[in-house]
Amino acid sequence: MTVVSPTSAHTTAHSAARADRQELPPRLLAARAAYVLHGNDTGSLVTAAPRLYPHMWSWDAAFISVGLAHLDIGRAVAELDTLLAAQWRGGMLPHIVFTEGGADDYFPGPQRWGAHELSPDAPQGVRTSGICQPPAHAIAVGRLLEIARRGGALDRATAEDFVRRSWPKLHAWHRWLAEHRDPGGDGLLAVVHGWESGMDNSPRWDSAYAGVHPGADLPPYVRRDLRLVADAGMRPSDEEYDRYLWLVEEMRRVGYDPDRVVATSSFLVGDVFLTAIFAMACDVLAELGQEFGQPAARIAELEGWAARARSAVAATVDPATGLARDRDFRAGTWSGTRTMAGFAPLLCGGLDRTAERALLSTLDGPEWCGNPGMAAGLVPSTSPADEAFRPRQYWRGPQWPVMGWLFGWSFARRGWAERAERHRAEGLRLCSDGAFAEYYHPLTGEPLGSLDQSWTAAVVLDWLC
Ligand code: 2M8
Repeated sequence: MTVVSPTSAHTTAHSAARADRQELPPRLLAARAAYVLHGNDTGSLVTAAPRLYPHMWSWDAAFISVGLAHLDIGRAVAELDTLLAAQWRGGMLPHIVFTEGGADDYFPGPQRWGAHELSPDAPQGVRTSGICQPPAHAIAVGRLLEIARRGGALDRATAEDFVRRSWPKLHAWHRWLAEHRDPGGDGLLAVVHGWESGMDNSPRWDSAYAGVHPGADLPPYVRRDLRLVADAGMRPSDEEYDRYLWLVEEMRRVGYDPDRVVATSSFLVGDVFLTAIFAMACDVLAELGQEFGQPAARIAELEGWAARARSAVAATVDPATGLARDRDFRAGTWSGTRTMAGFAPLLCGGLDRTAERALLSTLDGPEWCGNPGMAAGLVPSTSPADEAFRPRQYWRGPQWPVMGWLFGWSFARRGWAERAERHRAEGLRLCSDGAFAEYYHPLTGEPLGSLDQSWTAAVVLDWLC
């Protein structure tokens, strides 16, 4: 277990901003990360965080399973099995799997979603929300297998058996996205709620949310999240929550039928970042399919979806800035803010060399990772140079260690070892305080949002081990 010390000129500049922070040595940091994952483990699932998020979230579970794999392969597999057991009949993996008995500790809970009562597709025996999240799962399965293969025969057998069992379910999940979430027909996958992107209040969605008008018949509700963070200003506003809940109301009214949801939702946005994740996850699943003797026709489908998604991501690039953009299908407009989603093509590939080089130098430049005022050189959720930048507010500016992991993993896969290593080192530096915060102030390194957040602990373990 080694932690790479910062060496480049710009990481040295970054560290100056954080001289006052405690830094745990790697062994202690790893032990504390393991302790967080154990502490958040209910037995069948690891909650996303102890108080703010006391249930399983879909893409959190993917990253969490990577961390668990370093502790216990069987437990990591069980985590993904829990999620897959909640798969909807059509193939959708739901964004929340609720813990038993925990109906009132998160809002909106299972009653407000009403998925079980309203949709014949909802799974039996478990309560879930009615939307999805980015498909990072196959990426996690691939990483889990790599980790297991470093261990003994039992670990390998457990992981390989899991790949065989889960492959058809993951294929069905990808098919659901390809069939129901490609309203433009060109491979750019759409979300019907900002929660589906996982970047709930990112300025990426501001203009699309401006077109969501909560009706007077929006049932009343009481938020729980504001009581659970130190500063309510770190969370989305009440106006934003009204819109979030109104979209749920719209989906309830069409019984969560996937095509009716796409046809009627007042929010329908082609999500370039989710599409890039989909492209990478299809690649990984196709490779696993080859290795594990899955049907050739299904592997070919995955390869086709990956290729379409990759070229759809490349086609969103703004010629003026070189950044990728989201597409508001309702308004027929492109997003204009500078968020981390702009770098989606660097994750999945698809640009020509000149455009890719230009985007890499934007990433390294002063408006992004090379900003000398930043505490660590990880991609902030919104550029400090954008007028929408809010350094303490959730997806409007903070750095998210889990996104740092995703960028690093993608860069390693693309053959950019030095960049991947830099992300690992910078991510570890940000998290070395041992708070395992949900997100961090990009200028001061202050831990923000929920502490002991499971996916943060998980990616730190993967970086350390
Ligand atoms: C956040 O989202 C939930 C709603 O899904 C919330 O704010 O209540 C997001 O950061 C999302 O990406 C994440 O999966 C979830 C749990 O960590 O929290």
